[in-house]
Amino acid sequence: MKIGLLAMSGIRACDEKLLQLGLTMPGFVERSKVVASLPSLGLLYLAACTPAEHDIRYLEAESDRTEPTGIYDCDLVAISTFSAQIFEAYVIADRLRAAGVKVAMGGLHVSVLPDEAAAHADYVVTGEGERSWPAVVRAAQEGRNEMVFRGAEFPPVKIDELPVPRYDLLGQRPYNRFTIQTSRGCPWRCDFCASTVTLVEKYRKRPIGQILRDIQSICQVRPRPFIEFADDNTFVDKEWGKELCRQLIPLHLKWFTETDVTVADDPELLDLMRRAGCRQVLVGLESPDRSALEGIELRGNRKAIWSDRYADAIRAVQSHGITVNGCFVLGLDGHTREIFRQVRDFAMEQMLYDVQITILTAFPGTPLYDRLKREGRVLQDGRWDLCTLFDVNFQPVNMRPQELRDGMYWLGQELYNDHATQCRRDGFFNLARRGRSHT
Ligand code: B12
Repeated sequence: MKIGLLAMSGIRACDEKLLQLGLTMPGFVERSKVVASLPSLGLLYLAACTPAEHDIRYLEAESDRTEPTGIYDCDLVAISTFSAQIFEAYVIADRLRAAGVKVAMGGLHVSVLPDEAAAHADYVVTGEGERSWPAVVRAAQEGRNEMVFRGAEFPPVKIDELPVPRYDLLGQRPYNRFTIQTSRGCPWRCDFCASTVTLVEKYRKRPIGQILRDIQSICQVRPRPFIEFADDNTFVDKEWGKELCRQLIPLHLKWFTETDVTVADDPELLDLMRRAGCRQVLVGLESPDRSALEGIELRGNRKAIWSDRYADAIRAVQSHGITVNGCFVLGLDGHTREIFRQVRDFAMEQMLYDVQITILTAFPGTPLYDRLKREGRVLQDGRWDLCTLFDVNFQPVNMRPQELRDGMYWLGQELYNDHATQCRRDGFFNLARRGRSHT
């Protein structure tokens, strides 16, 4: 069979005013450009699990919502889904099926809502796809239809048996970063998190040798690549993290990752990360002070507990020459209209090299969604296209939805104008220089 793997690219936001403003905010545009061109690692894993007899190609649906025409030559197309673009994905799936192409859908969104997706696909797959995908391919080959493949019904995906993602399928498309996972899941459970934790209960680390193997394979496609670890939380295990870094040092890479703030507790780890090529860590700080963070992390209230050391942690990381991209969620239950100014002041005072501000978003399948639904606070239920992290679709406790939007616009302008960006970055460079002169 000819099999197409269809990734949805680009970033999404529905809020018109924010989109217009975004164009004038350098910091905003910068990050969007970087992230908009990441390939779909999930589909590259599926490609690696596809029996060799099939002819396989990797394609991207463009941000203008069109699918490449080449996809219509395929017998089977696998579409990977996030909530924000699910309606676009359904439209494409409907068109493909009308043209006689069989469609399989998987990924974060349909894993939570398989019955919704079943109206648009021949095969719907929940959970990690490495085990179930070969069964889907077989079903398509045999002409069996309309089936939901539940990940839980297949043997668990063994983290130490993952194949090398098929980076070689990416061709000449100008990706500026390549993703790789060093782990799956996260041991913590923040109520709003809609990452891999929604697919896998258990946090699992990969054998370091296999991570290096996959990096070598990226290097064959792109010498000296910039790597983004597509993990939920990379440095949970500090000793494993140190060993990973030691083995990365000889590769002379540059990389970015997502981690929690405890990475700052271990100077030896920070030193190794820097030497291994870590350029930036993205840390979910969520809110500058403790009050709004109470109860967010459901297993041990960690976000609230950690918040007391945010300032020291940011300084520790940045003085090692690693930039911090501090992420804040606006609209938490404890937030009042003061939050916008508080985030601005905190980001400027702590000299965060990059800042990411997002709106609290109730993704389906999260504890947050269930709670807001129970409390009657979801504004337009089922509007998954608003799950962009930039659109307001819930009733905040201490402000009106429009006040939250206005605050987001204001804060964006305060943080992302040239002057503010330069001040924060100068602060970082001074700190990093001083840090180096002490070592
Ligand atoms: C890389 C990335 C991107 C890339 C994606 C590139 C691409 N084309 O896939 C880019 C930069 C384009 C992107 C965009 C967006 N992203 Co993003 N992104 C990530 C990130 C960092 C890593 C995802 C990843 O690679 N995971 C690893 C792979 C292996 O897992 P996977 O994709 O889930 O695939 C597995 C299974 O799901 C399954 N599977 C997946 N697809 C299929 C298909 C079939 C047929 C089968 C059988 C199985 C299957 O098998 C795979 C292997 O086990 C995560 C955060 C994180 N740390 O995880 C956020 C994340 C996925 N993004 C998120 C969001 C919100 C967005 C945006 C809406 C942001 C925006 N405002 O624009 C857009 C979405 C727009 C769009 N185009 O879809 C949310 C999604 C939440 C949700 N449930 O929908 C996440 C979780 C981050 C967060 N803060 O919550 N993102």
